Amino acid sequence: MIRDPELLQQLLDTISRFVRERLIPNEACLAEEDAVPVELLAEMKEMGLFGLSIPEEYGGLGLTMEEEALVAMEIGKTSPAFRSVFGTNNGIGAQGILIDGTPEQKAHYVPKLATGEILSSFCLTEPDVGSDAASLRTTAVRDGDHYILNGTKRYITNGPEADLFTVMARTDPDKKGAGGISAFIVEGGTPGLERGPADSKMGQKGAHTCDIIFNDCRVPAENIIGGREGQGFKTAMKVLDRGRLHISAVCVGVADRLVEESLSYAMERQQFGVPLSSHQLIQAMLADSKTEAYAGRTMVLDAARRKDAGEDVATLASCAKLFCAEMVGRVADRAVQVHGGAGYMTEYAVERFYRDVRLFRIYEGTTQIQQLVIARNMVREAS
Ligand code: COS
Repeated sequence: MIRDPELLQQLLDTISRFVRERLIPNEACLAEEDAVPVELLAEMKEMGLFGLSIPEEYGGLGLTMEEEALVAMEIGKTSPAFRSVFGTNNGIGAQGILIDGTPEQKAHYVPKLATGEILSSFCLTEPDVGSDAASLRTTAVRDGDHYILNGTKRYITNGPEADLFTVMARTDPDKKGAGGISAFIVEGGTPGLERGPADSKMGQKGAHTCDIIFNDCRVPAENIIGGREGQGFKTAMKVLDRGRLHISAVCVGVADRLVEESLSYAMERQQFGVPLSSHQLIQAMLADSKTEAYAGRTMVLDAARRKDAGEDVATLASCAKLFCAEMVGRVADRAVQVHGGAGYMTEYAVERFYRDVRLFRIYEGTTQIQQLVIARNMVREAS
C-alpha cells in the first residue's frame, strides 16, 4: 500500500541520489577497508534510514511493506553491506520487539533503534543449529527476577557492533521443539555477553558477523519479549516473514544494478568490429536478466501489497525469497559472463557483486528452507 505517492517519490528520489552520489563511489573503499566510512554512517542516520519501517509513533517513517520494498529496491543498487548496517534496525533487529513486544519494551528500545543511536542484531543461528531453528540449545533459566543465559550464537550480523540483541533461547528444557523457546532483549553491555572475533567472509565486506557467546549472562525477566515464555520461535518466524520480503526486494535492486552494468559494458566494448550488445548471444543474456529482474519485482510488490492488506503471506514471502535470491545469482553470473575476462577482475563491480549475492541464497532461510515452507503450506492448505 502506498499512502502518499508524491511523498514516497520524494523519498525514493532522495535515496536514489544518495546511492548514486555517495554510496556507489564508496563501494571499492567499503570492500577494501571492510568498514562503512563513518561520515556515510552519519548521513544514513540523518536521512532516517535506520527507522524506515519503524512506526512514526516511535520516531520512524512507518513505511508500509510495499513502500519498504520499493525503498529496498533502490538501496539494492549498491553494495549490500551498506544496507546491512541500517537494514537490521528496520528488520530482524527491531521487528521482534515491534511485532510481539510489550508497550514498555517498544517505548524503551524502539525510538533509539529508529534514530540509529543504537544498533541491533538477531540471534537465532547456533554452531549446531541453522535451518532446524526449533532445536536450538542456548538456555535461559529463571533465577528470581532474572534469566541466566548460556550458549553460543553464530554468524550474527552486526554482532561486533550491536548494542541490542534479540536472542532466542530455550526456557523449557522439557519441550524439545519450538514450544520451549522464548525471545529475549539483551543489551550489548550485559556482563556475560561476549563477542567472538569477526568472521572472515567470501563477500559483503563491510558487513560484519561474529559469534555471540552467553556465559551466565543475567538478563532481567522483564526483557522476555511479550512478557510470556514459549512464544520466541513464533516471534522469530514472524520476523523472518517480513525479513524475507525485504531481502527479496534487495535482490531485485541488485539485479537491476547488474543489468545496468552489463548493458553499459556491452554497449561500450567492441568485439568482431561491433559493440558486444550487437551480438545475439550477448543480447540473449541481457534479455534473460532483464526479464528475471522484472519477474522478481512484480512478485515482491504483489506479496508486499497483500501483506499490507492483512493477508498471511508466509508462503508468498518464501516464494519471493526463493525466486529472487536464485534469480540474482543467475543475473550476477551472466553479468560476469557479459564482461568476459574483465568480469573476473576486481576492478569491475560485477566481480564483487558475484561474491556478494551468494549470501542471499543462504541467510534468512536457505533456498531449501523456502522450498520446504512453501510445499508444507501447500499441503496444509490442501488438506
Ligand atoms: N508465523 C507464525 N508462526 C509460525 C510461522 C510463521 N511464519 N511458522 C511457523 N510458525 C509456528 C507454527 O504454527 C508452530 O506453532 P504451533 O506449535 O502452535 O502449531 C510453530 O511455529 C512451530 O512451527 P513448525 O512446526 O513449522 O516448526 P519446524 O521446526 O517444523 O520448522 C522451519 C520450521 C524449518 C520452517 C523453521 O525452522 C525455519 O524457518 N528455519 C530456517 C531458519 C532461518 O531462516 N534461519 C536463518 C537465520 S536467521 S537470519
